[in-house]
Amino acid sequence: MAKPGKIRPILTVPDPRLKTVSEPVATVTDDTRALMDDMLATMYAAPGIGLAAIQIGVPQRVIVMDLAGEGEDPQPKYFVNPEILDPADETLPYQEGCLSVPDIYDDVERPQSCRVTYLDYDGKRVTEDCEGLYAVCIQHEMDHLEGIVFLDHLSRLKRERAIKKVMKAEKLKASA
Ligand code: K2U
Ligand code: ZN
Repeated sequence: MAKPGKIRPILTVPDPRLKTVSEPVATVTDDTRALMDDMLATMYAAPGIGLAAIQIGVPQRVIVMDLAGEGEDPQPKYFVNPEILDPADETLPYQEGCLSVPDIYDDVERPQSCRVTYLDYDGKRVTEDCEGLYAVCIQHEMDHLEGIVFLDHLSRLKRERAIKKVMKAEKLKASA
């Protein structure tokens, strides 16, 4: 049974740790579950609808997600060693944001559907079809496991402007 986790700090660009390629988890243990409990608490507090372990500085291939809308019961999902299968040829733009790139939003084109296979909270193999926001979010989070943030899909100019803006805002926050 999932436990309440600890809210942990979220890394923001241009922290070099966000470029790390995360390592697979050998076995889903109580430590893995404690990590996922902390990730979920951190994601809800942000708030966000997805979070990759590297965003709290842990280079393990672990993702949490909750796509439940406002006023719906929470539907937490836990992904250990997720892999994307059969990405569609057709792509769709979606205005993405990222908890590691606060207050920046821009369109990213991604395959409109895919399948994902992963180990769940108990280490059981699950394979699902992803469409709509699920497809966008799982691909956005999988990028994090490869050390990629959504800015890396934009032009150099847009990326550099966004990073400058985030750094300025973080500096202001630190001096407040
Ligand atoms: O990886 C993250 O930082 C979590 C993102 C996940 C996400 C990004 C783009 C598109 C869908 C999901 C955060 O949840 S960004 C905040 C957010 C909240 C609701 C809808 C879209 C983005
Ligand atoms: Zn992100």
